[in-house]
Amino acid sequence: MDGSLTVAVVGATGAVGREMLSTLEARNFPATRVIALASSRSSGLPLPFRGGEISVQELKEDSFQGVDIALFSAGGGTSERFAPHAVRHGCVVVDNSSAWRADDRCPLVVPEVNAHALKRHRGIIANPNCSTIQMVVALNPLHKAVPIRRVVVSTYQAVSGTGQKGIAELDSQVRQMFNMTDPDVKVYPHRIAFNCLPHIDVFLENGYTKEEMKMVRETVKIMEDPSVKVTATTVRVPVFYSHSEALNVEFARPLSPVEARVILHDAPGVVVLDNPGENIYPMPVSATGEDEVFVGRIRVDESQANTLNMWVVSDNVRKGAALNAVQIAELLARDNLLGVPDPMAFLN
Ligand code: 25A
Ligand code: L14
Repeated sequence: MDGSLTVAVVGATGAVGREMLSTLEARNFPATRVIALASSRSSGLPLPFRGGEISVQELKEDSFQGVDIALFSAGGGTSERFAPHAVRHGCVVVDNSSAWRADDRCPLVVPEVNAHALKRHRGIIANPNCSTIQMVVALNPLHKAVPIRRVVVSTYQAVSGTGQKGIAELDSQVRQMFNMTDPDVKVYPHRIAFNCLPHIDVFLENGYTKEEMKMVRETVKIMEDPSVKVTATTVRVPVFYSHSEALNVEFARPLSPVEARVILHDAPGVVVLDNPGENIYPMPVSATGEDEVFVGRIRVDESQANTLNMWVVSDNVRKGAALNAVQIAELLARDNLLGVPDPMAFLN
């Protein structure tokens, strides 16, 4: 890499976009130029970067001229509309929305699990759903040791998954309730302060939410093994940052908690925090601001053979979104995977 890369962040004013900028800075990403793009509402807004400021520009179809890599986090509709134009300019897109994840032309990548899939990219690489990312980082090393048959996952997801508006909603509802006023309900269908909502993204015809089906489908694509069965219940909880997940994992053969801890101890991107006697286990408040996926409460499911229970927590805005996207960009730069084979491929 010659160190003369230009990077654009699309949705730079959002919760994830701001974290993308700070992650590029903290990890010394080899970019000589970084451009912040968002909607016209934010045009001219200064964003802190490398000790100075960059001014937000309005996202347009021609914003990507001379841009090598674009990190998108501005919602699925924005990605669907603008990512093909980035590719048209020869720019490689790492997209944090759900828009391109199921597209066979687009690798769906968690670097610790399937970095090799980047080699076949055609211009758009999809960043998985935050809940899926932390789950596969923990599951994949176990699956390599003993094949996983089935996973039952229940999530406890932070409001920052919904972006800045989710953070503002919990914040203002808590304030209103402490002031004895009825909380305004704007972002979620019900109050989220002091409540739990078994409802993330939209409901589908099969009775599951789209968030639940993302966990089912994305896991198979990332782990490249359709024999791994997943069923999910995804729940929004009144937590600002970091998602938690209770996993029940059935293996093809026995795997002891001790063996699982040893495997996870050596796994990339994983930290085992599992000492119940000392009250040590992963929690959102301790995972927030960290890069790793934290695993604890590893124990035998006494109701079924070859099955373990575990608890997995990670910062959804970092590993679940911004960090994973920047790690992908780092691999693209390091392995000379920039440029696109067919600039018109995604335009129709
Ligand atoms: O699953 P999805 O759909 O793929 O969603 C993934 C993420 O995308 C966002 C949301 O993040 C979510 O986590 N998103 C999803 N659906 C969306 C929708 N319908 C959606 N965003 C907008 N509309 P988020 O809300 O944290 O960040 C959104 C970012 O996307 C930019 N954006 C939205 N529409 C755009 C667009 N950019 C280009 N073209 C479009 N058509 C959006 O920029 C933001 O960067 P913005 O200019 O609309 O920013 C709005 C104003 O919000 C305030 N603000 C944002 N973050 C912060 C903040 N203020 C203080 N601190 C912050 N951290 C600013 O006032 C800003 O001006
Ligand atoms: O598909 O509201 O990446 O928490 C993940 C977070 C969709 C929204 C995705 C949320 C998003 C979701």
